[in-house]
This record gives sequence, structure tokens and C-alpha cells, in this order.
Amino acid sequence: FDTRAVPDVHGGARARPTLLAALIILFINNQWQDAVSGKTFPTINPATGEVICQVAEADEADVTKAVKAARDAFKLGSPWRRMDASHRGLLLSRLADAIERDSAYLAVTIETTHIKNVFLCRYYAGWADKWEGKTIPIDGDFFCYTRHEPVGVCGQIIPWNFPLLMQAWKLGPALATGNTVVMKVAEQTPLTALYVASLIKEVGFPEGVVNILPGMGPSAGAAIARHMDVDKVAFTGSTEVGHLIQQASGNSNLKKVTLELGGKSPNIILSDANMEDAVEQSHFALFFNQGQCCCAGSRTYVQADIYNEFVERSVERAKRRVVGNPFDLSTEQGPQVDQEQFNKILGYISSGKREGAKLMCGGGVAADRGYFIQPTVFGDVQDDMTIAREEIFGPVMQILKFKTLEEVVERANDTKYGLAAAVFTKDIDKAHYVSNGLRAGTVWINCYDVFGAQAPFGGYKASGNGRELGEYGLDNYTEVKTVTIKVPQKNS
Ligand SMILES: *[C@@H]1O[C@H](CO)[C@@H](O)[C@H](O)[C@H]1NC(C)=O
Ligand SMILES: CC(=O)N[C@H]1CO[C@H](CO)[C@@H](O)[C@@H]1O
Repeated sequence: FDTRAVPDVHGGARARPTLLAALIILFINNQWQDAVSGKTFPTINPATGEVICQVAEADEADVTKAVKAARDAFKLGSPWRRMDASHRGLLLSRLADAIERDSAYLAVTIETTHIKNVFLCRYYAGWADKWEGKTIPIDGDFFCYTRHEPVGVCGQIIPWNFPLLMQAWKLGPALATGNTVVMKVAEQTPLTALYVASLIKEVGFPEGVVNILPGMGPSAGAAIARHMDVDKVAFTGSTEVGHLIQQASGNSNLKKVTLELGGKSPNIILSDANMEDAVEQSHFALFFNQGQCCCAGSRTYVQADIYNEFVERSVERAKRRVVGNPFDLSTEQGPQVDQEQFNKILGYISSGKREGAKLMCGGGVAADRGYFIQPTVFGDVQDDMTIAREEIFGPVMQILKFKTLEEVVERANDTKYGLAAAVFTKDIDKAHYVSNGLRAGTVWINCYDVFGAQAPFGGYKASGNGRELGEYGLDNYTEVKTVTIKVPQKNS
């Protein structure tokens, strides 16, 4: 679509943007701008390897412009700072309406039809005027209360695996609480986020409140992370980059940092589980979104007495998985996001074979063009194999065998990560034992990948810090100010 041609009309016939333009540009201060350097990069259709269009490439100079716009929008007395909280909520809810209106269009510019971000925007719209401080009975003749104030200019760096959803996870709580935003979207998936930018302008957010920059991590991302006038960074992506973001904060202005990072999540199947359900859910846990989920159930631990049957059925299921054109409704699995991920996944498959895991199905390339990989299952995986320790981010399932509950909790926890976990069993005592023992931010029992806008998500250990979604998600976009007033005489 030509973002310069997207009209700012309300109601009436709205020209449908078309994907004709050769160039997609940056969104700063409610205006479409070229990159200061004039640089562009191509965005590629992963199903064919062909270029969709050119996208302006933001770097440090553009980050500086966007941060300035966000800082100005955050100035005391600005339209955004003076806006009623209820009105902030209204804008978010209008944004949800606009996204819903254009959902058919948005769905064809991405690989997923999950337009759940609409619910997220509505959920946080509701919080805008309900995020209350307290009055506090301190000792002495004083009146003491707290105010929940926005943190300020928030840098938000989002990944490519769920571009639209991740944008809503980040914007919802930040805007509900009154912050301004400089968002860097992933270079692999810049289109939908920039389309949403046009809706942000359309529904009436004041200029500078949301600024959106496509660009590369080492240039634009790093510039946000070390910027002296950014008050907070929220990053979703790899643990490796999470370390860099944390360091950049330490080396600059100690901006607040929240991180949602990698995982190697254990999915534990006890022998009393409903077999059919456990097989189907475990398949979904790993293969959903081409395996490109930070919380993928990528270590499937199966109790010894049902191990053989489980492996056999999982292999059958993986062989039935329909790989193909992501726009075809019968397709279950589309291409991986890009050449780099494609190569990386094939490398992990080789390492699995080399280190002695048993390749049960798949293991190769699934089409002669595009980045398609066969649904792959490894059996007899051992805890110390590379495929059992590192995040693969692809359609490659690892099945491991265990005997006792104590043993599996110990082994499941033996990882630097702690994002998610699951257990399948009909025994509530065993379910509690396992879910209490696991060091992970989310534990699913007899289900997988169940998310709610209302429930927090985030990691233990190297899977990150801070929680997103739900009421908890507001905390890290809020500064708590304690105001204490001397009064003539306090009464209880
Ligand atoms: C807020 O962020 C800090 C880390 O920056 C984290 O320790 C804390 O748990 C977070 N709080 C919530 C509720 O997410
Ligand atoms: C590495 C790790 O965190 N291991 C722990 C996992 O949880 C079990 C049970 O709570 C502990 O015994 C392990 O030390």
C-alpha cells in the first residue's frame, strides 16, 4: 500500500489502500517521512523469495527525530498530557474498531489471521481511566497519596513472528497509561505495523504519541536502547539481544528495561493423560506458527510406559500436517520467515542427526522455492543434545523419555530459560506437583498456548523480566509518585 495515499477520512467511503507503492516509509509525528539517510531495504515474500516492496530503513538519525517527537508529545501541557484518561481509552477503542474494519486487508499482509490485537486494544482501552493510586495512612499530621504517572518516552522493539499481535501487546498498556512511543518493527515484517500507524493517525492520536520505524537491530534498535532521552525500553526477541539491551541501559541513562526473550519450554506428558488430546496439543504446541513461537513446547517429555505410542502417533500427525501457501485456508504450515531462519533450522536438524537423535519424519526442505521446511520429529532425544538445549524456532519436535515426576521436574528445569511449560495428566495432585516445581512464567495444564489479554505473560530466568498483558502489564509503564501533604490536624 502507498501509505502516503492512505486518506485521513472518517466514515464515508474509504479508499482501500493498495499494495502498489514501491516504497513504504517511516511514521514520525503523524507524518510519513523518508529515512534521513535515504536508505531502503527490500521486504521479501517468504513463500516465494520475491521482493514485495522497498521499505525506508531507519537508523540513529531517524531514532533521534522520533524520540524528539515523542518527547515533545509528552511535554507538560501537551494535548496528550492534558487529555482525559477516559479519552485515551476512547482513542484505543477507536483504534480497535479501525483495525477490525480493515482486518481482511491486514490479514492478507501477514502470515496469520489472528486479529487478536483488536481484543487487546479494547482490553487496555478499558484500563485507561481505572488505573488508580491510593491514599495511604502514614504516621503524623499528613495526607499521603500516590499517583500513577506514565514513565515517559518508551522505546518498544518488536519481533517478526507475530507482528500485529506484538504491536498491540506493546501499544495497549503504554498508551492506556499515557506514555509516548517510539517503536522499531522487525525488518522482516514492517508492513502491517505501518498500516496500523495510518489507523493511529486516522482515529486521532495527537502527533508524536506513536512513532513507528522499520529498521535493523544493530542500528535503529541499538540507537533506541542507548538513547539518553528514552525512559524505558520494552524488547521482545532473542535472549542474546536481551543482554545487549540491558547493557545499553546500564551504559547510558539506566532506562527501565522489560524483556520477553527466548525459551525452550518443557511439555510434560504423564502416562495417565488422554492420549489423543495430548498428541494433538503437543503437535500444536510445537508446530504452531511454523514453530516460530518463543513459548513453543520444544522439549516434549513423555513418560516411559506411553512413550512408544506417543511417538508413533506424533509422527503420524506430523506427516499429515499440510504445508503450503499461507493464504490457502487448508494450509497448516507456511514458510519460515526468511533465508536466515531457514538455514539455521536446517543446521539444527543436521546437528540432531549428528548427535544421535532418531529422525522419525521430515528433516528436509519442503518446496523448491520459498522457505518451506518439512514438519520434523526427533525421537530418543537426550537432555544434553543441542536440539534439546537451544531454541530452534522452527517445525522441529524433540521427544524425550522420562520415568518419574521428580526426575522430569528436575530435567525440565535444567535450562537457562523459564518462559512457559505444560503438563498433561488427569491427576490434579500430579498437575499441581509439576506446575509448582517448574520455574516458568506460564504453566498450562491439559492445554497449550492459551493466552488472554487479561492474564500476564513473561519469563523466569533468562526468558526475560517483567510481565505483559493483564493488570500486571500496566506496572512497568507506570511510575508511582508519592505525594505527602502537611495538614493542620489529622483525624482517623
Ligand atoms: C517490572 O520490571 C522489572 C524489571 O525491569 C521486573 O523486575 C518486575 O517484575 C516488573 N513488574 C511487573 C509486574 O511486570
Ligand atoms: C535448574 C533449576 O532451576 N533446577 C530446579 C528445578 O526445580 C526443581 C524443583 O523445584 C529444583 O530441585 C531444581 O533445582
